[in-house]
Amino acid sequence: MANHRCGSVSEEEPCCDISKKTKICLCVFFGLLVAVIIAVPVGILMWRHPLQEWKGKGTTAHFYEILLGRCYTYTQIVRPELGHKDCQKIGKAFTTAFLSKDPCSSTEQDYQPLLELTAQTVPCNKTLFWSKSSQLAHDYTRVQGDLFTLEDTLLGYMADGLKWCGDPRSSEMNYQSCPDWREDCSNNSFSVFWNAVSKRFAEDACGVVHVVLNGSISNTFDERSTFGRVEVFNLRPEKVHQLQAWVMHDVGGVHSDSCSSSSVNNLKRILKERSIAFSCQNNYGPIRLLQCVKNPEPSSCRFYV
Ligand code: N1C
Repeated sequence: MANHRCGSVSEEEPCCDISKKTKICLCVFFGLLVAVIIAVPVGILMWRHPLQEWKGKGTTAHFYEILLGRCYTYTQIVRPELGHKDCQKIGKAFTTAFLSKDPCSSTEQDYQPLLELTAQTVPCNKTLFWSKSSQLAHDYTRVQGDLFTLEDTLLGYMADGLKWCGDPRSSEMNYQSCPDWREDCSNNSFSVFWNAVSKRFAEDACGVVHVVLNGSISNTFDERSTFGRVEVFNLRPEKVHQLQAWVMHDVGGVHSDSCSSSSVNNLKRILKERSIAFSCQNNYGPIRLLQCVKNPEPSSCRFYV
């Protein structure tokens, strides 16, 4: 029957072709219709709310390029003994830790692959911590080249001063805004990173370790700071014999706190409970000298000039 109607009668062939074409046309039409029905509202939503808005500054412009550039600078020029590190892989692990994810639900686990790729040995007695004294501590390690702050290690060097976050609805970085620690959330991709790397830095420390503290602020040892909250509690008493604190006052500035102040005594108490010896010195000479080179006028610097 079918043969007779379609196969053997040549005039009927167009009839069969039309129905085939119609079917294809209908398929394409409905396919497009479904695509439009889905794409239009999603498009409108994305256009109206491209990425979530936060209170903090967005990802640093050219974040990835800076990250890679710093990785190559560090591993090829600053510490060529780390020339074997794979910067492409490190850069990828860094962005994978936060891209396409909720920037307020970041976990230390997210950064684990990155931490593994950037493992680095800091010699015993050469770790320098700091709190509210970033500039001074880094000025000091620049001249005292065998001491390491976290920013003198590969991962700290790469991330120093940068800001970053992603968005669960996009595979892009959010350059417009990122969560603010106070106003949005504390588990943000940026703060969780510093907690994780600071923890590792302290766990790895050994021998006599040092900290530069700011004696020109009232809370010289702040239990809520990364140093007070993370690093002090992650020093390993079996490896770290002593923490030596240098409490530095701004030249010509106020002397709010010193080695005998209650906040520094609090640090002493915490370390005693953790079986780590503590020593403290106000205005440690070599760092004072650096302060005075930068600012020689005040009378407290006359001794040096
Ligand atoms: O909170 P802090 O100081 O006590 O943190 C400093 C402490 C150092 O010993 C470092 O090893 O923790 C480590 N660390 C960094 O290396 C670092 N680089 C940049 C902690 N935070 C770091 N940042 C950013 O500075 C980060 O945004 C964090 O919140 C501030 C902390 O500076 P702080 O309060 O003076």
